[in-house]
Amino acid sequence: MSSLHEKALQVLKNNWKNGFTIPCEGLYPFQWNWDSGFIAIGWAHVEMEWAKQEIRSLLSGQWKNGFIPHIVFHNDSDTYFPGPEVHAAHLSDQSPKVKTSGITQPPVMGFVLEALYQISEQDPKFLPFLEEVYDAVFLNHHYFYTHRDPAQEGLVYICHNWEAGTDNTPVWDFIWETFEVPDYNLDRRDTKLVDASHRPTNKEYQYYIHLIELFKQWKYDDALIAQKSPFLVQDPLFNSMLIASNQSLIRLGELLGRTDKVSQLRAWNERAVTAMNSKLYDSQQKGYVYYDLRNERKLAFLSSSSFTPLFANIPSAERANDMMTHFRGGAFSGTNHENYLCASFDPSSVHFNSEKYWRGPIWINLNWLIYRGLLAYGFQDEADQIKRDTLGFIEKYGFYEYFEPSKEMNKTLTKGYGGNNFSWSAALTIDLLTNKP
Ligand code: 2M8
Repeated sequence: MSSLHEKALQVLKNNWKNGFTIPCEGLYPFQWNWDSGFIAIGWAHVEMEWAKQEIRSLLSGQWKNGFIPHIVFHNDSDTYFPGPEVHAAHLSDQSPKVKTSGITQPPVMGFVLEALYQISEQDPKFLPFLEEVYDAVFLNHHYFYTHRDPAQEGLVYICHNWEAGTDNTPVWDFIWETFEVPDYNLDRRDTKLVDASHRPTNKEYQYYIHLIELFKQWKYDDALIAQKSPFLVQDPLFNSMLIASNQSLIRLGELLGRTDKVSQLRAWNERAVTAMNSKLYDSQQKGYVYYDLRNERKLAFLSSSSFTPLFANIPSAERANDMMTHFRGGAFSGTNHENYLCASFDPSSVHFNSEKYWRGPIWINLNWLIYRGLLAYGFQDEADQIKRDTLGFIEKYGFYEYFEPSKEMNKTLTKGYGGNNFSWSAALTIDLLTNKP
């Protein structure tokens, strides 16, 4: 085991709380949904039982209707705002006994299950675990396609920026413009734990909390949210994760003989891929963009999310090739390749900010998704580059939450941004180091 691998494992071990892994001590002290998916992939390489336990713990927070929350509050902590009392998920008649939030996150669990099975080298001893959790993950997809796609077009919406995972992308600025928020009393802890200038502003947090307050008024009723939420967006990353997970659940379902579920998944998936390509691809931007369902308009901005459809086999080979211009002396690489890959927002945009949370910095999970997508399409050079850039950051600075894209600025930096000893940065490093190529 290389020393980087050992260090990564140590980060995961320190963040393991006997049954689940927190993303980062202090900053994120509970179990987060898509973090747990990436973390399980890391655990699978070293301790498969813990990977399984990570998933079981997350699923213990699943609601009766199949919804999986973005946070499961197994434990108490006073280092995070907003905690369980703000989310108040008990207001919904669908919520479980354990405390959870009432919003979700990108649905990675389907493809994570398949990744675990591959890491086990298709070990038949893994199948009982798949049997155990398959229906719960299927039910989650059923929830999305029956509750989050009002026009039945194949694309699901998110109703909160925290559902996107890319919480503070400049794209949301254009949603915030469309409504007013009261002045809530914020009890933020994040800005005391890490450089506050890298975190969202208080004004932005007012919007985040306002949406939660609205959902609570509506008792987290999906029909009311679809009817009234001022934030209703079809997001390219979220839908790509759901589609990649559909495809994994189809393959795993075939293995388990779940014929009816496989047919249903195929039907959802076919419609979803068609809708992604016809509605969210922007041929001028050469990438997948956002659709503001509430205000019926395209938000044609490029972010790292714009490239994640590669991970889900969505674009044609020709379209995928067009998307590569951004990495070949285009906006994301920089004309003279002055940026590392892959900034979380278009570096040529006036809204880009290289240091601020999801408004420009590089994130390891997005890089991992794009890396896998590039490999799948045979873009070996770009895949090698993004892998090199990713591991380069980790080797130089350690397991930070996000990193500076500008090569020039990196000449004088001594650390990454946001939290340190961050779990998915460690988990996906293990995967990148272990998996060939
Ligand atoms: C960040 O989001 C949380 C809210 O979910 C926060 O800022 O408080 C995001 O980067 C999100 O994608 C991530 O899952 C979470 C925990 O790592 O932190």
